[in-house]
Amino acid sequence: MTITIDSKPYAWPYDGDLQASNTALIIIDMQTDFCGVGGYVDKMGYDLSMTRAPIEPIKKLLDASRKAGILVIHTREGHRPDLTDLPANKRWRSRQIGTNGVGIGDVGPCGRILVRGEPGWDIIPELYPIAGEPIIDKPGKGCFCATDLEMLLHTQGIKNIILTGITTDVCVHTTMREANDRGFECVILTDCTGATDPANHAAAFNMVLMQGGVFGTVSDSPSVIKALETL
Ligand code: C5J
Repeated sequence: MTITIDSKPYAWPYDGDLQASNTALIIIDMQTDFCGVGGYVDKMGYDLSMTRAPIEPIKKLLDASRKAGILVIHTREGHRPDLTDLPANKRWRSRQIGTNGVGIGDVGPCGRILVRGEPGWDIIPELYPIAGEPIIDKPGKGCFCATDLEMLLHTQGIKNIILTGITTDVCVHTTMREANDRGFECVILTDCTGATDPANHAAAFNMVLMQGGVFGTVSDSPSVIKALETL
């Protein structure tokens, strides 16, 4: 039996091989620093409602994914407390915007920004991982760079990846591209992602639709939940 979800530009996955055992939900960087009051995105002066918008849809999808028994993976962007894994240019750029020049590694209202172990760096309580759900700690935007994500996906027999989280145009898109290049079949969800700019959010989906689905497909959480309920 083939199972697919409604998505554009084709029904996903391309081969209809959607099973609980070969499909993973990846929830990217739902950390206080990206969607909480006093976190990095808030300090930079962006509208938090954009990065908070996916919280409720992801929560529903997370519940459905746990029920369906698919692998759920969470990620966090962050650096070692001694900042030895923070490229100098990344730190420099982060201090060019935001209030008082507070950038990555500096002390903000939620502790040191994007530093591992700090309150702002951790995943928000609403979406906190439960026992058995792997957390990938990454120093970069893409979830594959300098992590064991690829190894984990291969050892768990994963072919299909459902991408959610923030931000649509940065960490989620980078990860979708990395996964696509590694041969994974990807879908990104419009209501379970968020950006700091609405035009970038929309453009990120448009990019996926090119060339017959150049990085995979675009869908939403109701369509995925419908399919998960049949697994
Ligand atoms: C950013 C992310 N935008 N998680 N990180 O710096 O997308």
